[in-house]
Amino acid sequence: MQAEFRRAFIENARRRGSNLILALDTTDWNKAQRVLAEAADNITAVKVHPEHADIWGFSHESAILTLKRLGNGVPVILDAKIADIDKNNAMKTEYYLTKGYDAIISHGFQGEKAVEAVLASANKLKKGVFLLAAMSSPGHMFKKEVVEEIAAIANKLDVAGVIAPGNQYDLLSSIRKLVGENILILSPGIGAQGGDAEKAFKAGANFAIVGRSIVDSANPAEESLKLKNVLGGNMPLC
Ligand code: OMP
Repeated sequence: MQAEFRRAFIENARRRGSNLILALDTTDWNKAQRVLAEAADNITAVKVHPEHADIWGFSHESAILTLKRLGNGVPVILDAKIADIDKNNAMKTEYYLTKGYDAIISHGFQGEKAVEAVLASANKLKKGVFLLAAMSSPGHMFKKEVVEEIAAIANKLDVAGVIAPGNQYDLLSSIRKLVGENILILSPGIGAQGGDAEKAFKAGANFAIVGRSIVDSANPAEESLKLKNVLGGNMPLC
């Protein structure tokens, strides 16, 4: 099922001609609407946090529909960073994905059984799962052994993709080696967190997750177009 989601996600990226995922990180709904509408032609997906719908004054369902309308049908990824035991991971994943989100981000450090529960719920609903293999934040505790184990879980369960830091190129390229060529790598940390899109793609990223560089720019259309063009031609082949 995750392979199917992956194919559809790649197909969507090809159709939209973009490997850029917009992290719509603002609590100001007017700003969110404007940024998304202006960047819509240049992005392949939009990523939001579970709190955004409520902060913006929507139910999850209507937030998703509105984001899709403003973003020309763009897939909406929920950055839930699921990190509980299996039973509650299943509950959380099912709760969010039945609202209409297309994919969910989960931690992987809680172990295979707990991740399997996320996958089982997502697969039932034909939705995607992206597993955090390491984080972009300085001082994170994703040591080599932990990253290797999370990558092994990602491979074994064949998740749609992993999240790996676009501002730590050695770590990113080691994650690419660990997960092979098929599993997608989505990389945050580009722009505001110091990462460079081109270097991240050379290190193995397939998609860039970018927030502040676009959201806080004077011209989100121009900024997102610039990033789209930097990333262009790196479309994954699987
Ligand atoms: P900017 O730093 O503003 O471009 O935003 C990056 C986005 O990626 C934010 O929405 C973060 O929550 C998210 N993110 C990271 O920055 N680092 C990570 O390691 C993982 C994520 C994520 O899971 O998306």
